Amino acid sequence: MIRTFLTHEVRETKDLEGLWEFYTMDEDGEKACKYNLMVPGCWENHPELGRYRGKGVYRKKVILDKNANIRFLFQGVSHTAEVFFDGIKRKEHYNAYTAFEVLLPGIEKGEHVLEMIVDNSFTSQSSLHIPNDYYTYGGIIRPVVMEYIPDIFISGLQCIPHYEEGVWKISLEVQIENLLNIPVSVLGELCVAQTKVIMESADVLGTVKWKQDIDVPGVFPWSPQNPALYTIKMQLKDQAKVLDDLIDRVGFRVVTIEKERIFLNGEQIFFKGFNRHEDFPGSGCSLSFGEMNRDIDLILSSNANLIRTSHYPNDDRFIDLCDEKGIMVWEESHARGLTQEQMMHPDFRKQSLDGIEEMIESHRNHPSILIWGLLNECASDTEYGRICYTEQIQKIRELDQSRPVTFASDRHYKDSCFDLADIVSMNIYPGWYGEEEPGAMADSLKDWIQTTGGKDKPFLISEFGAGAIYGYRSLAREKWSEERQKDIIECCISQLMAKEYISGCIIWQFSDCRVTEEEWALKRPKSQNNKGIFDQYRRPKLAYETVKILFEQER
Ligand code: ADA
Repeated sequence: MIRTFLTHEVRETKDLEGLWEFYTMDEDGEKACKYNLMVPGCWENHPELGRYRGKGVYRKKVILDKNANIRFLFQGVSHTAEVFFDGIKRKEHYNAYTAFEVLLPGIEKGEHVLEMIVDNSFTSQSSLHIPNDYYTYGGIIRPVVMEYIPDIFISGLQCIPHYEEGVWKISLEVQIENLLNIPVSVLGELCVAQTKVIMESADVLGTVKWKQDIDVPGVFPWSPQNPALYTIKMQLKDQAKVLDDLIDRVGFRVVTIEKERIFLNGEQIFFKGFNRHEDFPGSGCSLSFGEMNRDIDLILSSNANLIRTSHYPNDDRFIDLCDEKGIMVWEESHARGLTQEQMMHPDFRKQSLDGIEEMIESHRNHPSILIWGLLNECASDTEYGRICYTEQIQKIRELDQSRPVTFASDRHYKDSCFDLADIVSMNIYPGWYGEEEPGAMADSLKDWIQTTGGKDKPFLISEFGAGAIYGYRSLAREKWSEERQKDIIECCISQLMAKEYISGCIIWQFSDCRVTEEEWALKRPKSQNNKGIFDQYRRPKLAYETVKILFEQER
């Protein structure tokens, strides 16, 4: 299951979920030990591979019942993948958290072998996956699907809603691809809500894009209170026969900014949010659908209305659930805490820009995603850092102008990139890393922001929080006790929500998560970042009830 709804009724697809052969690889690149591992899944879930860092080979036989063009869609492989089909290398991909595909035209009926070398090690070619305050797991962590692709097919569908003169509209962009060397005449038919559009018939050779603006009358807007979703069905036809189809969903909503305020469909919003890592004991970063759904329910039960996908794009199914249950999302491209020197890594530029492109290409139709984020706590106070922020923000805007862009900064009193973003976001830890008063700290940062390129822009507190070890209770309310975490969270939320100039505050973090041993384990009890309001098993800490009460307040 790659999405929570059916994405094709005409195109044949096969989910490759299940047990795959898996071999660890030794230093000479030879297969070492054999296992049968679940896909999707992390190899750390196997009792012998709990800390395995290195390369492994996944292997799956696939049987085609006819000659066909085949496309494999990999929703996420952590973190580097080399894909082989019948022994021939077809693709390389870097970055655990974005989808990629392998298209194989003209494959014969019968049995074939799909193999993938997966590497989760921190090699010199890896600029984004580095030892960090979260764990880089290994494996095919998100679903894999095999599709039978017709010679001419729909390779992309973009629908961006907007509202003009009392009518909801969609800016559509449909991408058609013809694998044959001769032009083929086709037409497109699109249905959304009560609207049906016949798109121009065209002789397609290679790749073409159809663009059209359509009116969609009679629809309800998407909002957290009423997350109305509409199915959008695109079919490709040759006279009477349907050749191919693609189904997605659209929610009608617009995000706008006016001076310091953020509006959803014209109404001012305040974000009460959680930062969340994809992590669960026994599942690693490859949570089951049920585990994702439970997280969403816990988030809703805490009265939060936003999730920040710190610090990488999330599983499509999780975002589907946010679309369905009305949770607003700040989705960010993968990067955390890189110094200027780390940003100068020779592969950083390409790896980040590819990640941004893949994130937006695959997630732009999700109505719940209201904000694009990037480069959490990187070198936004340096000259070279600014070059990277500029280029990456430009890239985001080239791909999508319908959402504001932000980045979470910890460069207090020295950030030099706020002018580049639409929203200023700062991570602060009053009461935990320092003894500041949250309100006073926010006031002082706000005053300074007014002297920078962030002047008059909306201001979010993108992280605040405190560590607590589940079950550690103390009358002395020491650091790491649940009591102390509760005190800090209470003080932060109540003071920050009272500041009119703040447009949202996002707790670090939803639940405890595993951290990389290298460089981190000794700073993090039990090798976990313990600032979760829930522990790693989703048991609520004392602070949960406090969050629930404070987030219930209007703002
Ligand atoms: C940072 C960072 C998070 C996490 C947090 C913490 O602000 O963005 O990833 O490391 O601090 O727990 O200290």
